[in-house]
Amino acid sequence: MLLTRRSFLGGMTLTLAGTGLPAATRELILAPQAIKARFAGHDVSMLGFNGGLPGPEIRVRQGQTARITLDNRLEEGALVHWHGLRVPNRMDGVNVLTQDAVIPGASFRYQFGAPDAGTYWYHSHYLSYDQVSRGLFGAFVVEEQTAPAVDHDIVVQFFDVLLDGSGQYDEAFNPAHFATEGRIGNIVTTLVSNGTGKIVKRGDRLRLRLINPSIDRVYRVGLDGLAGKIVALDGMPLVHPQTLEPILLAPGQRCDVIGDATGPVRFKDSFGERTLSLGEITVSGSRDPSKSPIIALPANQMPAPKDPGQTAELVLQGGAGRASHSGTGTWALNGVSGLPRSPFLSVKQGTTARISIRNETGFPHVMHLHGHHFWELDAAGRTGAYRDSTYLDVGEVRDILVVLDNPGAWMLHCHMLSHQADGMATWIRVG
Ligand SMILES: [Cu+2]
Repeated sequence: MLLTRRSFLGGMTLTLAGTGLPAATRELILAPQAIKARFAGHDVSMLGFNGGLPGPEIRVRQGQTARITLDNRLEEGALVHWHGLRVPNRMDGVNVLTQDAVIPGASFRYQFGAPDAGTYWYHSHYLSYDQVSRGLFGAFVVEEQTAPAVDHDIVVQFFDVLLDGSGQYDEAFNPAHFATEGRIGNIVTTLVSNGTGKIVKRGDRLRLRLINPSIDRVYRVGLDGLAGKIVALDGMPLVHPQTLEPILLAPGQRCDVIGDATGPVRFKDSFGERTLSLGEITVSGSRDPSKSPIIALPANQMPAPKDPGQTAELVLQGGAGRASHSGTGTWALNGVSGLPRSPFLSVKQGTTARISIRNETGFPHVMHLHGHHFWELDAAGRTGAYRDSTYLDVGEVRDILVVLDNPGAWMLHCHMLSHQADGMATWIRVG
């Protein structure tokens, strides 16, 4: 029989459908809008994508293209940033630096590939301390081509909200929030989404994708009822999975854990002086746990660092109780508050840069770089975790090593969004 082009292509289509391969492009609409959400027994006026808080869990397969239309149904501007994803610069969703805010009633189409598997998230990057604290965020998962075998793949987001005396979102502007540890909510909610919808049994293997979308609150998340390992930080697989100990999760950071349920999986926060129950995943029934070891996730193809062609120092300044600086805001980076006209650093595409970050303020911070991941270096200069957001305690100095290979204007800022709003932001030019 002679194959015509038409019948050949028809056969191809059937083959593809038969293998269950996903379409090359994942399309969806994200519509931010006013919603009511339930907190502490109150119906609270918040914001949400597609009517929900959190927004829809977006899942794509590694290598797929995402085509996402932002349909702004707010009465103010909107933008979406894809936190941790290596997107083209014009898709990064940062006001002024990469695009203008999308006005009410208008829309904008984001399109980008997903080269790296892992746990990411998306959120408003327009007046973000306000819009994220009102609920404009959601999980973004890039599934491995060959995912590890687990019984449940569960996203867990720890979110706090500040309610006033009448149980509504606190609209008051409190300068003290911006000059200290930030706007810390008085309600903490743990948002759990189990994709399979199946009941968790004792003995089941779980993959937990922990995300901190809170604007300023840091958690140290302890897990009871799970025997497992930490397998990824900020989306990126650890070469050697780590012992499961309480996990520091600063705003914007993520952590993947794989383990077997030995009972109800209970989350608790032990950051600072606090000890706070964060809720649990209940279990019902039991089975024999898997005997297979928990191994490293498949590595993502990332650029290899060279000897740094550029070094720089970034000093975190300001806040309550600290010496003044030359910036115009409460906080400053190298004496400048807010996005300067000229970038903090301007390099040729492909440059490896070593940046020494020094926290001279009286509060912790978490510095986030857009469009790239970077290695945390230890005191001896050895590479540690590969992250997009690094936590610096009071007085701490951390060097990071980054291959600046993604052309464009990239924001570098504190992800405590009250700090960013009051000066702790700068940018890097690559290209
Ligand atoms: Cu900060």
